[in-house]
Amino acid sequence: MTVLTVSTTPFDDQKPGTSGLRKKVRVFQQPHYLENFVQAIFDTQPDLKGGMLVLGGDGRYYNREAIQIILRMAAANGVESVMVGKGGILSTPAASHLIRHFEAQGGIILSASHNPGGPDEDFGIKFNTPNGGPAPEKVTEAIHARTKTLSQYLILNGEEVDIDSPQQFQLGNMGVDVFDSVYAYAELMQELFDFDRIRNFFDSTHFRMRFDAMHAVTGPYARYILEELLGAPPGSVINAEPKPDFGGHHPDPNLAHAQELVAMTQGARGVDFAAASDGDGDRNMILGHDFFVTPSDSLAVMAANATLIPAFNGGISGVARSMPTSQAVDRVADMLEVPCFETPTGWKFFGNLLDAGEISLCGEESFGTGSNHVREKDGLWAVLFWLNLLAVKGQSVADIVRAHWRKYGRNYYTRHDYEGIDKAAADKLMKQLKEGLGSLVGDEFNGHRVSYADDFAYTDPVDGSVSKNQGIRIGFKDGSRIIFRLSGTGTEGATLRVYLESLEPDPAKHNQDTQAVMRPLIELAEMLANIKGITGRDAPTVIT
Ligand code: VG1
Ligand code: CO
Repeated sequence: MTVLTVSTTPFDDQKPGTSGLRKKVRVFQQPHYLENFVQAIFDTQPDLKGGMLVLGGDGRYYNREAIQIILRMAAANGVESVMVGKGGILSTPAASHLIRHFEAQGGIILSASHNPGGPDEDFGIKFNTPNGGPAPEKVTEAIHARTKTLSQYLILNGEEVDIDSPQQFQLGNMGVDVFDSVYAYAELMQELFDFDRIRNFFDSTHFRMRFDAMHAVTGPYARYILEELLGAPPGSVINAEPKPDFGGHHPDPNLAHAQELVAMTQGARGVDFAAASDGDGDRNMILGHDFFVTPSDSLAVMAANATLIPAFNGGISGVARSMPTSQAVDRVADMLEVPCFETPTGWKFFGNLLDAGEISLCGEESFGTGSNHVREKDGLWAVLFWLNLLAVKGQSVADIVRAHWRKYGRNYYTRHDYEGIDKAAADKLMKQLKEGLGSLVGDEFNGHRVSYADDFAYTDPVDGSVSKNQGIRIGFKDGSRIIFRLSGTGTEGATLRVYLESLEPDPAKHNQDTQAVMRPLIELAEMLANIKGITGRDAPTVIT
């Protein structure tokens, strides 16, 4: 086999967003497009030469082709060995675990997460560093800079290799280990949670649950862990076969895209517990019987109850949440007297805090929760955390969350997304908002007085790096907030996200409809940003 040096020219659109480079499949299928980006990774990460790479993806359309290309490029670039998931499948948290476990020099994860898959849909690629986490901004900036200057890439001339049977073989001078990551991941989960207790709980209470893998990557992991190891009845895991187009759906675990699952929790015959994960297995949605747990509340409940879980029985060092995530966890941290960090959106900002031991738990409003066990958010981990908690407490999901609200107050929370709006209009809206921020402080809008209004910037407390323009925050004296930001994961036009929260300390007012309670704040947000005037939209496309 020979190494080919292929001449290429740069693409001007290879800047990674919130979580890697995401584009339409057809963009990635252009000659040299994927290759250029992968070469930029090898050129900027010299430790991969002579080192180990972890490689896999969420199984979406183009995953297998991309893996064949990356394997031959890794061999040509002097990588010593690659661990590749069987069938090209690795969930994002499993990949993070493997990088750490085998002390690899990095990982390449192929995923566009919760975005739909298929020939006309989305694909993505992301580099993870040796700590197992998404590359921090300085690394993604270096990769992006390299994509603008490279003129050639290296690739081995050769046939396709078999990635479907667990085995080891040589590709040129590189060792390839095709393996099933389900077992390594399940072993880690057994170290963190009390599996015996959960199994007994399932058995003694005839517990009824559903886990919706949404035809995405978690199916095989969930079947093994929930049905085989924990003894949940067969059929508890639904949509368990990973499919390249996710069965034609959005593999996005929220009330809008997992309606089939939500229906299974409702009414007299509704199950006790239901959960779902996304395309690459890092997100989670938690539901009880007739009850939805917001991701922000889930993080707060986890922090408040962490010592009931074996992994945290010695306590937690601190917590972190992304800026738009509700402040529910802040009050738990106050009560526990541990620090609470507010980071920009995107898991990469938690990495340093986790590595430094500053935090044990972290989360985002976008259905992401995780801990120091890996450096990615972890959908099944969150499900097991809740199951372990239910087994210890012997209460329903709703009872646990309502008791939490009584003690800490309830943060009503909603996010309104305006998808596929014109990019220029979105930029104009953000620009006008920024220009008006200075004059807002002190103003009062139907009873809400503005106490701060800013463009969020973050200084990493560990390495001092600064990240600016991370979204607009408008905070009110009564603790409510309105946040505006533009999505960094979309592949078409722009998506405006409006995040709203308001604190209700009075338990007598904890059982109201979220959208009704938030109506005045929603209207205020629409007015302040002139959403209709600038985008022409009079309603959001997705409400979570
Ligand atoms: C979204 C979420 C963000 C999350 C990111 C990646 O980003 O808001 O919280 O970290 O997706 O999640 P954005 O820029 O579109 O708002 V995943 O599960 O798509 O890797
Ligand atoms: Co994801």
